[in-house]
Amino acid sequence: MRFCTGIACLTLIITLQHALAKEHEEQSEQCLMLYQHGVQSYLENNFDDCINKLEEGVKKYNSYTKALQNCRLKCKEDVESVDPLYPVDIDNMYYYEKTIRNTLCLIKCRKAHPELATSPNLRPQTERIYDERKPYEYLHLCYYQKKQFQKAASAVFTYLVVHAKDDAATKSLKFYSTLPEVDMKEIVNFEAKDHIYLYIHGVDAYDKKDWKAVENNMEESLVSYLQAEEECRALCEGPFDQGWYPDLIPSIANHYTFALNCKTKCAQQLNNLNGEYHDDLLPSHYHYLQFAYFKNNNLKAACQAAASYVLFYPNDDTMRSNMEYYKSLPKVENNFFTPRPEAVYYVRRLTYEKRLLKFIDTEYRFNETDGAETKEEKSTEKYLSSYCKAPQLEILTNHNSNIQLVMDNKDLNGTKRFVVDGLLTPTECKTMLRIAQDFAQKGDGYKGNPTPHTVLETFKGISIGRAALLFHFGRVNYRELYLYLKSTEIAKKLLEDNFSIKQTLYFTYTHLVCRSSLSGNKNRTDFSHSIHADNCNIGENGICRKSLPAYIWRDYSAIIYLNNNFDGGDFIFSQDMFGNFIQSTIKPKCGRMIGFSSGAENLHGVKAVTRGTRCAIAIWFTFNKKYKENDRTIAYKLLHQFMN
Ligand SMILES: *[C@@H]1O[C@H](CO)[C@@H](O)[C@H](O)[C@H]1NC(C)=O
Ligand SMILES: *[C@@H]1O[C@H](CO)[C@@H](O)[C@H](O)[C@H]1NC(C)=O
Ligand SMILES: *[C@@H]1O[C@H](CO)[C@@H](O)[C@H](O)[C@H]1NC(C)=O
Ligand SMILES: CC(=O)N[C@H]1CO[C@H](CO)[C@@H](O)[C@@H]1O
Repeated sequence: MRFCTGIACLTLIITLQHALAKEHEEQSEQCLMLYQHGVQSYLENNFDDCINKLEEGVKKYNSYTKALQNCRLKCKEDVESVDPLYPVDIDNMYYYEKTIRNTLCLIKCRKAHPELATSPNLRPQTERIYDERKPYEYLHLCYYQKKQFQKAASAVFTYLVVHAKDDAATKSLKFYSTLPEVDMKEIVNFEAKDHIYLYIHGVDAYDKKDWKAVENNMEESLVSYLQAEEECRALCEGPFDQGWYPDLIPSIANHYTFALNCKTKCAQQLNNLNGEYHDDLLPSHYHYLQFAYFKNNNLKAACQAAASYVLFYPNDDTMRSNMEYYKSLPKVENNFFTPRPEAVYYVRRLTYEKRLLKFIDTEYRFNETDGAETKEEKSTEKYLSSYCKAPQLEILTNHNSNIQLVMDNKDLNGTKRFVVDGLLTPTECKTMLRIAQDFAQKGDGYKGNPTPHTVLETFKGISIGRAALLFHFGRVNYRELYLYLKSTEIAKKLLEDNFSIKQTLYFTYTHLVCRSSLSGNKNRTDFSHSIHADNCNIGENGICRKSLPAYIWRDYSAIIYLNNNFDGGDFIFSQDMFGNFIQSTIKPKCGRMIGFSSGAENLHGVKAVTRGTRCAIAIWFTFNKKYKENDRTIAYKLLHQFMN
């Protein structure tokens, strides 16, 4: 174990805790699990449970993000009012002192909030699901089934606000609107920020020429809009996987750029007025206000609002002529045309941020060193770090001559499957077993449940990311991590060769797992892992639906076995989901690998392990780079660093 002091130590400990907690998937994944369970309940026609789970998920997510935003905003504000430790700013030390004080404040704030205390940050995947209002896609169907028609209409409307072109949702809303129980006027966007309805009321008041109401609603909406934008920006100050270990300054620059890119998207979210985008939503507040104030005879406020509007649109003819008109009025003084302070601040910040992003875009144009990058990626957003790639370690995948194809499609009575032997030597299997024995954690790596597949066995695993982390802390040695990487790379090569895969195949998850029998009953009829396909959900009709929560991005699967000193645990390919029509049975042993495509054509399962512990490396692959296993890159970088 290495030692450290001060904030570096703190950071290291926090990183470690987060990484380990990620494996446990405790609190942070509750939101994800609630979503997945909710969807699963929907698929199983359990509509009460679907509603409970999805509603709870939304509630948890919203209270989590709210608490996080509050901590970040409060800490930022708090440090501004503290006197620095030394009265002169030398070497930007004021800035760094503030970040150190801010960090301390954030740690305390997290501890003080139950929602945040035990949980690391949410995964981007979880954020995407909730930010894109995915729960409502199912929630409305479940409300409908439970005859809660008004809620169903509002839920599907909430979904449509973010997915305006979704056909199914559009049709559902149309259908709900024909139901006698549904009052179209009462349909609401459950996730609307406060400013949305305030603004809508303001515009209504304008149409009704109720100038006092325009003034009140628009002023309130303006405050809410700016508050919502600050909160959205605060959420952008989350973690950023640098993927390697950059110097201090580049590391700050990378992370800041990442956050800045995210922040610039906040306005876009806020400008979505129940499905319609108003790019000028914020400035338009000042437009309405100048008119309302003028009608209400508050000329000074009218002039200030007009001056604020032209900060956003300096060449707007209408507003310019309004201002000329106001100027011609006897009571109006020149100093009335002072833009409002919040508008000045907003426009200055916007201008500076735009200039900085443009600078980054034009100045950071180095030639790519990584030839593997596709055009598509080049056009997607980049952060500074992608220009400063660490070289990758090369792992030899020339397989040794001991590897032999022992069963093909015909032997296995199916398609897109094969078995090879000799991928690992007995010594290599022992090494992998030692890692599993010493470091595997209970649970399937996705959920915290220690007996996820059957209560008669425990299930433990260690992902490549956790192995890399343990290597970083000196618990797993170089040879061991290398072997973990190498054996899985060979598995990939075998799949590519045997299935003649030409496209780039990515690892998506690598998991060394052991199943241990808790019951000596040899008559068990349950499965160690029930029959399933790797990328779809089998419904009651036997049809495998490629939809969430299945891991639909998986394209190929491989399993490398490490031992055979246990009873039961045969791998089976099956024609049906109950195992009544078994196509082939494969007995695990050290160095044996099964490769197969991840779809419904390869339903498979594991028979009960009735004695001892059965260990294997399970690997899933994808063509979709989005789901690439990033932990693997870190593992390579750590190994590389160690060797140089
Ligand atoms: C990038 O490549 C172009 C064309 O090959 C070359 O002219 C240019 O100097 C290179 N830039 C850098 C920063 O290496
Ligand atoms: C298993 O089945 C056999 C034969 O039916 C029976 O004799 C034995 O008692 C059973 N064992 C257990 C543990 O139930
Ligand atoms: C394939 O099916 C045949 C005929 O049912 C069977 O004898 C054979 O054992 C099966 N193959 C495997 C690997 O189980
Ligand atoms: C078709 C094909 O490429 N088959 C290969 C599958 O893998 C075995 C083991 O390396 C090779 O011997 C086969 O030629």
